[in-house]
Amino acid sequence: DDEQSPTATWQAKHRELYERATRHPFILSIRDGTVDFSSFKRWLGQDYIFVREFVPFVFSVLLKSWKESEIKSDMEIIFGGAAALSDELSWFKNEASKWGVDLCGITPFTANTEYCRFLQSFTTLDINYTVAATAFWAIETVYQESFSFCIEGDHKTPTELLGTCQRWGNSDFGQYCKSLQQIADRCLKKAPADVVRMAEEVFVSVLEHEIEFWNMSSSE
Ligand code: HMH
Repeated sequence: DDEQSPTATWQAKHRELYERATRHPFILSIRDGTVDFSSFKRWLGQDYIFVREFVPFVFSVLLKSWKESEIKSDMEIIFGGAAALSDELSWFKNEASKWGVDLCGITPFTANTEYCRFLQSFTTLDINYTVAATAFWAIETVYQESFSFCIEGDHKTPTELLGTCQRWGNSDFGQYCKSLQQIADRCLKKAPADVVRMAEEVFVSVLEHEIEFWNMSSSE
């Protein structure tokens, strides 16, 4: 079947927005070594808050896959992602203590609060699996494409940040994102037009939220 994947079509159609999310000046500054460590620390604290909110989002996708997917492996792939979040939160705590960031004292910025509210809107039962799976794929893929760019080719990423970049930029995480893309594409190919339209809007919204999240991290 050489029918184009719906998600790949959207990545091409919204290329400009997609590049702004995956090649953001903050990411480029990590890759060329000019990143300001205070920006990195701000990103770290804010992303910890985000990931805590991401946990119920991912579990809601898991619940939808259990109810709505006829393919057993979907649940296993999503559960793998859900289970990794426990380690991820420990990683944030450990990283924060290395950088002297106090995670208890952090207030979410507006861009973060808005992104978290967006995540919460998916946990209701009336959002279907296809739309939620598309959002999940997009959220993970922006991080994968951003951080893998910082560790490939002729990069000057500071040594202190390599662990962070590898966390989302490693090839296993890349493979996991490809599995999420296959899930989303399979659902989208069978979905009615209004669901496909909604999923595309959600894809665009994820990109916009990610850009705002990077803006928030890198600005003074
Ligand atoms: C803002 N987007 C944001 N944070 C993350 N940790 C991810 C995506 C990937 O899980």
